[in-house]
Amino acid sequence: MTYVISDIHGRLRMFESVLGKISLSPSDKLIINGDMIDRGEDSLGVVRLVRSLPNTTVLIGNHESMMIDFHKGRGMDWVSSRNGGRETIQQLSSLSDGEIAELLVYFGFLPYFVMLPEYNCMVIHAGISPNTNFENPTTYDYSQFVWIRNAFIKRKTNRGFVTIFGHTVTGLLHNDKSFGIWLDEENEDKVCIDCGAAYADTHDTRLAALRLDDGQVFYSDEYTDKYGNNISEFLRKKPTIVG
Ligand SMILES: [Mn+2]
Repeated sequence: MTYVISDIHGRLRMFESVLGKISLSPSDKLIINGDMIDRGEDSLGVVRLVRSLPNTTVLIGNHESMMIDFHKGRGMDWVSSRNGGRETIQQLSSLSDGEIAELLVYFGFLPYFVMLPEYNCMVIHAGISPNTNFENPTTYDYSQFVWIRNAFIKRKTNRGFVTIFGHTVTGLLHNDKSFGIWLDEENEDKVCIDCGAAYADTHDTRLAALRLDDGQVFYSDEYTDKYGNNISEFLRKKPTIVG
């Protein structure tokens, strides 16, 4: 079976809790959908654990991207305001320069998205604009894949598959501001699984794992979401494409 987890953001204990609930078997696959680092208490611990797991595909998020840019001298976004890079630098202080370089190379080779035709799904950190010509990668604006918000979230994707994404916390998408996974019930074509683990110190947030085979949702705590922790019906429907 295949599980997707997004936006762990250094929350090692929540990550371990979710892994305990899904108890991966040797035939299972795991997709980590970006933003492993920043804001939480142990970014390095999360990255080490992710890299130790077999059958795991890791996608890049804007936080890994910002860390790379910072180290290449291409910008201070990572260590400015509330992005959390400053704290992550402290957490990485046990690493040698060579180990940090190796980590940056690892991040730099992470893919932006994965297509899963067997589940009629795409997994991507932030989303993909309906204007993007998916058939022509030479025209891609790659930064949107880790940064886009409403230009993707508020519109019909019109692609015929379901997009699984994170990056925007679900508390901003649910009318009741709750932090369970979010379904686009209007367009029926996307699922957000960033349940705000980064903000666990100040909000009622959690980490989620979505099992694509049967739509079962596993949370790091005892939370029950508005869909009863199962979205199998939603995943079964093939999104429509309009002219
Ligand atoms: Mn993000």
